Amino acid sequence: MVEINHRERFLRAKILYYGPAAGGKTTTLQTIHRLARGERRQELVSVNTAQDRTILFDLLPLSTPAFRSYDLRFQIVAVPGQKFYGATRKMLLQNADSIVFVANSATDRWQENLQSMKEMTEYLLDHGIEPSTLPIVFQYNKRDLPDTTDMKIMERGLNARNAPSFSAVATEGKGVLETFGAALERTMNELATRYKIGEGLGDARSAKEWASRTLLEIFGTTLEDLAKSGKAPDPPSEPPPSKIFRVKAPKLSAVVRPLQAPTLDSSSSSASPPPHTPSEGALELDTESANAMVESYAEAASRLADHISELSEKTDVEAKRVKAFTVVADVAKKLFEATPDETPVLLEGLVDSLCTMLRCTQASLSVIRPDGNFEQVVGRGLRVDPLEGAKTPGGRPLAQAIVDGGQPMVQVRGEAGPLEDAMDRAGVECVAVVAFPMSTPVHALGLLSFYLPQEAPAPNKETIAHMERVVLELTMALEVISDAHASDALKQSLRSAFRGRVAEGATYSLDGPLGGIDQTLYRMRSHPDAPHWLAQEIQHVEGYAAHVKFMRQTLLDLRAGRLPSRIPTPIGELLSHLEQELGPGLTDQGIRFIVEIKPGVHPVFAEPFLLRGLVYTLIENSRRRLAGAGGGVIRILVQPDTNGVRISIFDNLIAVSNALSAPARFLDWPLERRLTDVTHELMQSVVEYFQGRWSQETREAVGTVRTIVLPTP
Ligand SMILES: Nc1nc2c(ncn2[C@@H]2O[C@H](COP(=O)(O)OP(=O)(O)OP(=O)(O)O)[C@@H](O)[C@H]2O)c(=O)[nH]1
Ligand SMILES: [Mg+2]
Repeated sequence: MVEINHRERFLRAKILYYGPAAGGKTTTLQTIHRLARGERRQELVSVNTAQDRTILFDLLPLSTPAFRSYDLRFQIVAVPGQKFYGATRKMLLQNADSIVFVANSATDRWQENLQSMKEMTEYLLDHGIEPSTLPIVFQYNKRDLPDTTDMKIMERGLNARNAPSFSAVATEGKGVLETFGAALERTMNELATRYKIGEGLGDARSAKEWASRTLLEIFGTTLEDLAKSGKAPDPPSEPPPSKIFRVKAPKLSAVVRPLQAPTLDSSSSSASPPPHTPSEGALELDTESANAMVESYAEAASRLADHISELSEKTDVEAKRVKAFTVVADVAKKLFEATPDETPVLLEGLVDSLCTMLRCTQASLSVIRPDGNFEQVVGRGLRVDPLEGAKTPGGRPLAQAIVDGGQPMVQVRGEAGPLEDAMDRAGVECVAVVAFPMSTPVHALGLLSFYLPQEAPAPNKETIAHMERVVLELTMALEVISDAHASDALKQSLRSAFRGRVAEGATYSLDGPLGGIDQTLYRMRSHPDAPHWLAQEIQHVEGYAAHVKFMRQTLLDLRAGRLPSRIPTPIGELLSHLEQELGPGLTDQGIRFIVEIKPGVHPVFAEPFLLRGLVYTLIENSRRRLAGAGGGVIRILVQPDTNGVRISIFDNLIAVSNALSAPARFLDWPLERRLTDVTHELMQSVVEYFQGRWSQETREAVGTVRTIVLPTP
């Protein structure tokens, strides 16, 4: 049954596709999965036989827009229809919140529909569930077959409760979303009434509005559009579903064999052998052990479905969290290079990304001016942050009080608190506010607030804690920028103050959030039920996290005046990224860009971001020269060298080479210069830091050749 947490505004529900074997349940779930768009498209997990018959279940986890600010997670599950999986069906029914009954319209299958309905009713009664209390929707499938049972007869025979019903052709996608939309609406209606969801929300959206919004967000279509066009929407143009997992377990059917006589299903492909053929080495059991086995197997199936949903949700959440850090780290890096004019644009982009993550439409970022007043730098759907005009119960300006308090403030509509007034002024849509003070242990810099509509899940404790850290990262970056943009007279003192803060920052910003993510990922990976594909997924997220950590560490090292760590860095990968990034721009300027990597090149021992900056600068220098002359060729040749890897950059224009200025030691450079000013001198210093060699010469035939030799570990 539904899992609900009112305090955290969290709800998990299961919609079960039930019906006779080969009726089209799996096909229906595949269609839903195929038609879902972008980030809403989670993985479809099917546990099938080698002949593609369902043996455990099909599972499609689905996150929808929030309902009255409740975070919703659905498990869409299809039962195995074949007779001998009755125990599994029964187990899966136990915690279903609604049913989609997929009936087979083929005339010769009519009896099977009736049997399946009868079986379902008995199983529900066995569980003590009154069948009439469970929302149900009918999908009369396979309407395309030449010989189908009349719809009226199907209605009369199956749909005694006069529930919504749809004719469908799952293979063509017809009627699938209509049925699914009706199931979503009915499920939510029932749950909202039963669990009193959204009481206290004055203008709460109805389950019908929510369901139609959900269809629009997930499939890009509405029920009206579907009715008008009479066919399924086109699948999204993005690459096909990330993954469909099929766990082949042909031997299991042999295990249950002694229990019942095989039932051949003639509508399945006639070429496929009966699923019960015992395979080599399969167990033969007496009836009693087989019975026990079937039951524990059914229970395991149902538990496995829950675990897979939960694990896939968790990976999803963790991946999103790491992404938030990556976005902030990326903006922070760009902020260092940006002029003060560019700063608001970057911040706007960042606030947009954070809004997408929180699914909110209105947000505001304000900084505190030297005179103590707030100044809005980014406003999304808000001209002024309503919090800035609001007062605390004691009459102090609320925005200032939140910043001084140093704690995020959250309020959901219907709860008493000081943010109610701000919510009203943000607009009728707003049902929750979260405001984050932007302050470090040293400075109060401003306020970042988000105004959430009903479709956004009200943030739970974990989300708030996570966002708090993300905001802290951003705050630190902003603090550093304000240092960098400060006047010369102030620079020296600011810099020394800043170094102290960074040391502080390093402890609270690195150990906390990323460490937490590591632990969670580790726990998930070592979970006994974790399927093998999940480990791969986690590895991917871990790679991401490691990347962010390393990047942050490099920044911190540079700022603290330490040399960053070096690691084995694949130069080929780095060049192919640069090629993708720079190639089109170069072509436009009449420059051909050629990268050639000889066999036997190993990763070089370097700091990837500095190395990238180095190569980028060399290419950029060549580009400027060639663009001035109307075009040319830049060629990069990478080959093994006795001392490691030799990278040569040729450009085919003969230039008067400036003698390189005297080598400067990288660390003697002022901070700002190290972070932003990449020149020849810096390149030379960086190469030295990598313990490599650097040379430049101008040759008649080739033009300028710059060569770097970098060591391999
Ligand atoms: N003509 C036609 N064939 C369909 C339709 N829906 C599904 N099929 C086909 O019917 C066969 C069985 O479909 P499945 O989706 O595997 O059926 P199922 O209900 O999951 O079957 P079990 O897992 O055994 O319970 C497949 O060959 C499908 O391609 C339909 O609307 N029309
Ligand atoms: Mg199936």
